[in-house]
Amino acid sequence: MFSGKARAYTNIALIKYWGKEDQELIIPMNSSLSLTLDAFYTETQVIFSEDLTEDRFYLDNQLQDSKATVKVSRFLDLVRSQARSSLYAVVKSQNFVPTAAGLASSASGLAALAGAASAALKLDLAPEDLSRLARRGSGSACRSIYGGFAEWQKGNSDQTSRAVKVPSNNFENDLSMIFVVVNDAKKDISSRDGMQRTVETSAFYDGWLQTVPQDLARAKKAIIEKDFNTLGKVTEASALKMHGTTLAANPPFTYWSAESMQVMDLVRQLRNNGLPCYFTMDAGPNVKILVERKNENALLHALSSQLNYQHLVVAHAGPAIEILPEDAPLPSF
Ligand code: 2P0
Repeated sequence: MFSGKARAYTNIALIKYWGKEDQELIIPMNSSLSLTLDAFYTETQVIFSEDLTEDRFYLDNQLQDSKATVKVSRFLDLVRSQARSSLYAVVKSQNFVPTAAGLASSASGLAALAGAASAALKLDLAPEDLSRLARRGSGSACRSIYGGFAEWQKGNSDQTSRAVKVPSNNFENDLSMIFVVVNDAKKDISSRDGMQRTVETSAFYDGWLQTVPQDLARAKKAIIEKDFNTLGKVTEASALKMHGTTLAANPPFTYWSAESMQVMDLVRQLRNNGLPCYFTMDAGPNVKILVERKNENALLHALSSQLNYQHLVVAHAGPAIEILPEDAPLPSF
């Protein structure tokens, strides 16, 4: 029996990943940059055993159906092939998300699976190699190997496409991200399908790609210089451009709801009134707001007085993936 455990935190992209050059290997069309957060994480244990005749996957104590298990099995096949093992595994995974936030993430899930499975089979991977492995499960997972800021450098092959840590002078500790949960229902169009449709059909896709290198360079410079307003502006612009591409896809779609637009509008208003804050959005209607930690309370106060129905979650910079010792207490299964 070979067992490994890991805890990985989710991340939110400030410069977005949107589109794949290679769908099988998950090589992206553009590089991206994220902030790992402390508020959401996944703990996973993987036990490979000679006694098993198939893989089994439990998520939050529930045995998963064959569709969910096949995804996990395909990922385990990559690890088995690297380790030259043919053992089946039991995977036990627990998502830790604030109550009712509805923000479970494939980034933390696949990063934790990569960490636990590779530790179980004693692959002893360097962070960049673990990042490459996690990437094969879900693109954004490759960034969750690192704490704080991470850059997924797109590369052009399995070997060269991986995330690295971004030099930051500890700027991440000055920041907060507030999640405004407007809707926790499952999304209609997965990010995987949405980005693919956009790559294949959107008239705006080339425009998106052209501006990413410049946005990325601006973001990295702003991080090292601790220039919050420049980082906020480029973060907001990257999200708006990414979401712009979906409107020109065929068929067109959007992840925005009326509530998302109301929150984005409020962020602009608060900013105009002297509270520096900037929004970003992913493949769903929830809005995330970047703010300096010193202004976190002022922002929370403004949001809760003006948005009476939304659920707010506060996050700060989170740590790198943690490979947990064999005797670490496990989530209860
Ligand atoms: C990001 N998103 O950079 C972008 C912005 C959503 C919008 O990465 O197909 O779950 O597994 O590589 O990583 C979400 O997509 O997609 C995502 P796959 P993933 O965070």
